[in-house]
Amino acid sequence: MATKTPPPTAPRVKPIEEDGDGAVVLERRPEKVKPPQMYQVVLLNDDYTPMEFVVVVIQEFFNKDRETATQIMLKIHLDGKGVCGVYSKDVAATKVDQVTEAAKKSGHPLQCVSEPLN
Ligand code: TYC
Repeated sequence: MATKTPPPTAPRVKPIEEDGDGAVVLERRPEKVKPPQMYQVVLLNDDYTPMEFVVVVIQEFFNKDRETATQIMLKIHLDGKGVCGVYSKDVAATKVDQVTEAAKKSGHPLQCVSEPLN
């Protein structure tokens, strides 16, 4: 069963067993939960991978429509790299693996990496 954690912004109060009368004393503690580190997944340009392949990869693995995928591909082609999406660590790593595998399987040198944000 999945355990539910409170959202990071919810104030939390920890009960502490205390007091000779059997009363429960509540102590307010500073919030310590931070939002998770996020990662941007980036595609790198090369001279050999066909533009059409890159567009399809961006559509399929990063859930972009064809127009957006084409814009991202052209940005990568012109600038050398481009962000395809921002994810938690595990999801970003999975995207990198999926894209790398698809490129290998098709015989293209397309490279995909993830970079921590901030
Ligand atoms: N530069 C490649 C070409 O001219 C196209 C390309 C775009 C390759 C983006 C990789 O991540 C990439 N065929």
